[in-house]
Amino acid sequence: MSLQPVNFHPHPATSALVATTDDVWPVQEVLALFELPFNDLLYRAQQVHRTHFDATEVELATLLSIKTGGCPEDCAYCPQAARYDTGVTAQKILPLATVLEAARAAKAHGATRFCMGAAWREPKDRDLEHVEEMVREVKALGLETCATLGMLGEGQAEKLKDAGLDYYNHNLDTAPEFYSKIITTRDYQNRLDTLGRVRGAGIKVCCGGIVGMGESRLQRAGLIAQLANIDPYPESVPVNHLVQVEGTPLHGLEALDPFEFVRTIAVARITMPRARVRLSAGRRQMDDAVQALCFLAGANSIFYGDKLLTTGNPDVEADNVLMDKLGLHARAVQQGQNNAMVCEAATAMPAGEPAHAGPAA
Ligand code: SAM
Ligand code: DTB
Ligand code: SF4
Repeated sequence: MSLQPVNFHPHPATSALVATTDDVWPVQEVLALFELPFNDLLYRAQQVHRTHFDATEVELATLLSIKTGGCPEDCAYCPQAARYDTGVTAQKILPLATVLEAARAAKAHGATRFCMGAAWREPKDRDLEHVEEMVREVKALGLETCATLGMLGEGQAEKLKDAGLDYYNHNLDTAPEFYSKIITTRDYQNRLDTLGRVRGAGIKVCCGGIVGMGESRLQRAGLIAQLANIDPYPESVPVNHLVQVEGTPLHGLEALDPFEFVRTIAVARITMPRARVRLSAGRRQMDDAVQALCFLAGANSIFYGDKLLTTGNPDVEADNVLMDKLGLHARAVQQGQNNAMVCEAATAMPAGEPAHAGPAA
């Protein structure tokens, strides 16, 4: 199948396009959420969260870098960009057996989703064949599969779908107005095109961004508005806190106020009520109380395992203790016929219901 444009509601601050539905989240309305008193914002986020999810359930997703380092792109946050001296050495794609060993361990620890990441601008077709094999085999273990491989070209999403890929992660990263300060080697439209290919192939979209890169609150609202106005909004929304890595241009930035990170999670929850909102990178740098506030704000997924791609994540034991303390439990593996994962989005986004809750009156 060829490129399917992502239906994208216009961004009122940047676009002259006319809105097509009433469900658009204008940036100013998203900003107004950010500016609510903290307790009011969390109360609203909790109401939305409890309407659509069991508020004690957290999805555990394990990440594995299947191809590390040596990336030609210039993403200013990324330790894997070849042009920054970060101490990450470029490696070849991992053998299938190594990936399967990691996937089995992830499952044994209770993860239900396994996400394979590659430091590519875009996958070559011969690389994709290896990934297809990995997806097939990981899926056969009874795990949900996710991959993040960079931009996808014609026909590549369909191949991943045929292999059994459930989710494709491709982040917008930040607001369009701030984007060129962070990445120059590909543009926003390239990202939307890849998301369109993913949707066109029937793969669920995992799309979020990073906060704490020096953007303004308005730009954080701009990122959330962009995500919420994708029609339908992503099934899975990773909210990453920048992990500052020495050697990258963003190393040494003033740290973001933790409450602002919690607010970003809450606003994502309110504007994308049925999405899995993932408290993603940056947990190692957060204390338990901030993480607890993120769960209260509506986060219901985490990366689970001692490593993200190249940087650290809280270890599994620490996460189990934290979840116990907070009375949270891991989302159970749900399996349908023939070992197929029961489609969470099908329950989270029932047919016939509008994908958008729309801005509050
Ligand atoms: N190369 C592919 C791409 O860029 O789409 C896939 C891997 S890339 C590492 C996936 C995502 O990780 C990025 O889009 C970014 O949102 C996130 N990421 C990378 N480095 C990060 C950092 N230092 N802190 C927080 N998030 C980061
Ligand atoms: C996402 O949004 N965050 C993950 C995943 N998708 C691939 C990656 C975080 C990477 C953090 C830096 C590192 O470990 O290299
Ligand atoms: Fe490459 Fe992805 Fe890192 Fe950008 S985020 S430098 S594309 S690995």
